[in-house]
Amino acid sequence: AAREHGHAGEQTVGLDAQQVALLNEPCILVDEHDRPQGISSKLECHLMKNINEGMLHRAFSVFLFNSQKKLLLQQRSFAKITFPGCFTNSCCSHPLAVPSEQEEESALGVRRAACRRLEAELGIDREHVQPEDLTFVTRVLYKASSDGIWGEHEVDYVLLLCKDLAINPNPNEVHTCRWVTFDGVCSMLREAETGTISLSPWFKRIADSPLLSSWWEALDNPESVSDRHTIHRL
Ligand code: DMA
Ligand code: MN
Repeated sequence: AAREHGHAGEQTVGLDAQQVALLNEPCILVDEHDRPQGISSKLECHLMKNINEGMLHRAFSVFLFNSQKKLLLQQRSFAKITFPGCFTNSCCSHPLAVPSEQEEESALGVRRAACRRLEAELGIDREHVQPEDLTFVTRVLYKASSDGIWGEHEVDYVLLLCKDLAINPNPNEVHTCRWVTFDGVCSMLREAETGTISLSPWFKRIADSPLLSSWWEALDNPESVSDRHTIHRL
């Protein structure tokens, strides 16, 4: 009965209590064209058992660049249920199945969700980043298992944010942060090959593709690289 009501079942024994509480969040189910298909809990969306049957949900990935054109990377906390300890882009999460975050016009719902999570993960004040500051550049679709039980299968909205912002990371979400150049990302890709660090699968695939360098080249005019129709399969 616990599971039918969306609460954590035996899969969550031994996991971090704060992260387990967030598994009750309502996520937006979509098809491969990002058309809404219903609602399911964060828990159900991230179980490989469901992903292997095709369950797919909507997500976002923020790439925060400062005025020196350095990208903020975070190392996920070891409390995270999926991909703990992995280095990844600045901030990732899901728009919730609530009216304000389901607004599809100009991806406004996703941009609102990003502001909410920039505050929750990185301690960025809501006064300092608003939906208008975020540019929706494109979408990527990918699937990846974390540990065989948990994983990801998402249509991920990429949002660029170019602003000098003070950060105050939440240790339950973020282990460490670093600002990197494009060459810095390339050396982290090499370090990941030798196994000294781990990268999230979505960040690795985005960084390995031509997408990341094209966005980096266009930071003065992010609108110029936006492609809101394509869903890239990575
Ligand atoms: C989910 O990120 C989104 C992507 C693009 C992987 P996450 O696991 O960090 O979500 P949350 O912060 O909500 O746990
Ligand atoms: Mn997800």
